Amino acid sequence: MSKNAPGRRRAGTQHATAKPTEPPREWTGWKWIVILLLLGAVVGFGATKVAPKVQEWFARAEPAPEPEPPLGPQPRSDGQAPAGMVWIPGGTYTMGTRDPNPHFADAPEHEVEVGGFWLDETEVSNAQFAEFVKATGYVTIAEQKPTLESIRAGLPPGAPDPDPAILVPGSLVFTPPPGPVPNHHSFWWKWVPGADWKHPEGPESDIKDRMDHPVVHVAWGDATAYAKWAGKRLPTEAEWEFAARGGLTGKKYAWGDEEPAEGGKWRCNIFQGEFPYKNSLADGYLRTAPVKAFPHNGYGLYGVSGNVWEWCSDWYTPDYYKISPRP
Ligand SMILES: [Ca+2]
Repeated sequence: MSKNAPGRRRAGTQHATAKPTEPPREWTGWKWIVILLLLGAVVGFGATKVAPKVQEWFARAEPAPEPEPPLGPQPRSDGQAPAGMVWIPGGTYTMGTRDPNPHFADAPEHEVEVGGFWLDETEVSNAQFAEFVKATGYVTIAEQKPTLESIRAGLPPGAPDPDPAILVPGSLVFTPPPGPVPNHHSFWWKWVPGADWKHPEGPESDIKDRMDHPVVHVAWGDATAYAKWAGKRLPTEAEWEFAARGGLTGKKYAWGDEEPAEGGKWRCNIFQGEFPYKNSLADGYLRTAPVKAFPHNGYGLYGVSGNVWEWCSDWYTPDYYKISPRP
């Protein structure tokens, strides 16, 4: 998330972290929230696309509203960065990729302008999310029993109702199959009753040794609630991608054009080995990694590639890049 921004403000969460003696500050905050869902493997390197796909999968998340128009540039009231946040200067950049890989929904490339803003330097950690829950009593969507009505709302017309016995709190957990499977996510994501942010792999698991890891099993509505509590907001996808690029232009990854393990050292936490059944752990992490486990990008942001998927404020459709507004 971020705080004051000389830039433009979009979804609104302003406020709050200013000291009483200081002039009011805008917290355009956003947190890039991270949010994450899934543990594990992770997707992607490309500084590009992560968030949208998550939305596709988390049908139970509430729909995203249109982001508010950004604010015009504003001067910072002081030179101090809000705790745990970095200043992203904003500017015009080429969003998306020319990569023909049909896996990516971030084509075609197009020019986008974003204003400056503050952004959390890391994904939201379990420790940070725990503070939020302690302060508010918030219960995440994964911890709530789904209603038949909510399930029906996400099903195509004529689809049969699910067995009421499976309408229990839970979430999707990356569950490696015993061997090779067709390339479809249904072979490695498993519905696990009792899986939630405090129990990432199910009821028998916990996060005691993962408080500095990003929180997972957080739906869009949960991420939005956290951001609001923190006096911030989710970034738009355009803002997020601008930030993830770290000031580089036309590079394949957040760190440049080198491959993720070029030179013998991994630059992010992703899956190595034979996906999805045999993880070689070459980067040292089977599931999530601490939020600062790998080097930061040019803006000082950690974890913009790999580790977990992160939420943005925007709606997602596979062809959004073809129709999104131009500056
Ligand atoms: Ca890994």
